[in-house]
Amino acid sequence: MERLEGIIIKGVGGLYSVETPAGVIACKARGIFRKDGVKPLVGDRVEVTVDGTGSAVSKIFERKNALNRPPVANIDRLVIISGAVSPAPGTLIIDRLTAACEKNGIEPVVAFSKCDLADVSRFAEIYRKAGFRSFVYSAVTGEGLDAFADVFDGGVSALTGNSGAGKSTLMNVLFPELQLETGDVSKKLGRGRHTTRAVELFRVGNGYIADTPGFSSLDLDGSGFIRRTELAECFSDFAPYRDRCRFTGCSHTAEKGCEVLRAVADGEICQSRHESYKLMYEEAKAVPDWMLDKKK
Ligand SMILES: Nc1nc2c(ncn2[C@@H]2O[C@H](COP(=O)(O)OP(=O)(O)OP(=O)(O)O)[C@@H](O)[C@H]2O)c(=O)[nH]1
Ligand SMILES: [Mg+2]
Ligand SMILES: [Zn+2]
Repeated sequence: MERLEGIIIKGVGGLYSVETPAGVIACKARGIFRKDGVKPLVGDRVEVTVDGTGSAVSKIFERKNALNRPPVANIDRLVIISGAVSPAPGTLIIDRLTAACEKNGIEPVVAFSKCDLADVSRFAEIYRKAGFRSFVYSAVTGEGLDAFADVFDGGVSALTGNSGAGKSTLMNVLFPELQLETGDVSKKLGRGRHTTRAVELFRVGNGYIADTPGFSSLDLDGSGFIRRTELAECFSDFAPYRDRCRFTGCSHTAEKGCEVLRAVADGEICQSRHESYKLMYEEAKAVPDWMLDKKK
């Protein structure tokens, strides 16, 4: 029996590909994970046991973080891609994702593709103002691509965004050796037409990037739950204001003397960021306390 350590680079139907010093090994997961309700994720650092009967993931090392959408572990940054058209960028989805990142200690990077088709610089500006790396680019004309030069430099990145936003296309233009399958948006009618079907981690330069299947907007509703008491901390652009409200325990939604609301009114915080916050706050409030113990 031999034990090796490695990193899960792909998982499909209970079969995992683990990159180890001895090459990529195809593994099943031990039943124990199912019993504990733990599902191995791409990005997991694992121990693989190889014996006469085959190879299995026998241990998952402690995670630095884990997201359920996209399902990845131990990432340093999440690159959120939105297409300029079909569909136009949705700030609520982006804000849900940046909040999930901030909760998990992951750097969100916000990028708007297809700037050859529509001007989306106002969206990029919202996220730049919120303090994130944010830019527009076109994979077709090459405009803005140099902004990615240091984004993927080192560490583990994951791409996320609507199906058809251009995630795999971006990887192909930055790293032509990958030759990932990309899809024509006009052929993606309705839900479930994803060109990329599985999360997969690629070693590029001195880091890793995970390409992931896109989501349809509906997928994200209700996922990545954040308690209302923690939500404001997941909007780092509120940080300079949120401790200066008149009332302790201010929800920053409607109170008198709320510094966050004042900053929104004065244009110091973007309105759309606060709209998303209020909506997520209402959602979080609607979850009864007894259910909160089940969620983390
Ligand atoms: N005009 C224009 N088209 C783009 C750009 N980036 C990607 N596309 C096109 O958008 C379509 C979808 O691209 P993909 O890379 O397959 O999208 P994806 O985000 O990987 O989609 P899923 O794998 O389904 O999640 C393709 O037809 C691309 O050629 C861009 O910057 N400009
Ligand atoms: Mg893709
Ligand atoms: Zn307040």
